[in-house]
Amino acid sequence: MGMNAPQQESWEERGFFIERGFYDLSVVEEMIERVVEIVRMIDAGEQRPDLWPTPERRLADQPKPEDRLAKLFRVMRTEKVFHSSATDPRLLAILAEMIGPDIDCFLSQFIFKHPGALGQPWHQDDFYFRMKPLPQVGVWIACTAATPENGPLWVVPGSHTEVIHDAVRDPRPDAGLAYVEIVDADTSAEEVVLMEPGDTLFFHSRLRHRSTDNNSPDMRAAMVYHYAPPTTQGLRSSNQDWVEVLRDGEAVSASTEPLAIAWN
Ligand SMILES: O=C(O)CCC(=O)C(=O)O
Repeated sequence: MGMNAPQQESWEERGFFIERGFYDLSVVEEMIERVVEIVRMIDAGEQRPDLWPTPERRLADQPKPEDRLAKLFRVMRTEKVFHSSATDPRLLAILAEMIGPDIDCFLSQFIFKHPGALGQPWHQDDFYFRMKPLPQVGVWIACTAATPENGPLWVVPGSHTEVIHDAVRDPRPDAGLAYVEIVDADTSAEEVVLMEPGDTLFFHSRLRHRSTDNNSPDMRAAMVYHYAPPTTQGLRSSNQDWVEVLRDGEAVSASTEPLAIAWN
C-alpha cells in the first residue's frame, strides 16, 4: 500500500494526483444523506455547536435547508461515515508517505454546490492556512459527478512549488465571504478535474486551484479533508478541528465525543 510510482511522480511534478473509484458509491451517497439529515435537524432547532454550517448566499431563498447550505465544516470527528472515510487505511498509507507517521485531519468540509451556486475563484489553500512545514495535503472526494457544467475543480499543474500569491477579495455579489482570488498569475496551463462519484483528488496546499459555477440543473457535491502533522505551526481558525488519525504510523481509534465548544 502507499503511493505507487505514477502517483509519486505526479505528486512531485504536478502537485496532485487522482485515484479513480477510491470510495464506493454507497459511501459517498451516505455522506450526502447524512449531511441532509444534519442540516434538517439543525434547521429544526437541534444544537450542534461542534459543527459549522455556512450558507450559500446566492440561494438564500430556497425552501429546503440543504439547498441553502454551501459548506458543513468539522464533520469528521463525530459523524461515522466521515470519520471512517477520513481514516480509511488505504488513505492513511498514502498520507503517511507524504506527511510522515504522525498525522491529524485538521479540516473536514462537505461542500454542496447546487444549481446556480457560485464556484470558488483561483486560490491556494495555504493562503488561508499559512502553515509550516509544507505540505498540508487536501483530499477532495467527489460525492456526485463533477462535470464541465456543474462546477468542477480546475488546477494549474506544477503550481505547488510557487510562493503564496497575493489575492483580492472575490468581488461578485453573493460570493462566499472567505473567497479570495489570485489575479497576478498565469493560468493558461489549467486543467479541469472531471470526476465520477467516489473519485478522489490528492492535492498540495500550495497548488493553485478553483472551481467554476454550477450552470447545470444538477447538484455537485464533494467532501474535502485536509491533513498535516500535529506539530504544524500556522493559523488556527474556528472551522478547523484537529483530530488525531495517525501516531507512530498506527491508526488512532475512532473519536466520537465532540469537543466542548461554546461559540460566542
Ligand atoms: O469544491 C469546490 O467547489 C472548491 C473546493 C476548494 O477549492 C477547496 O477546498 O479549497
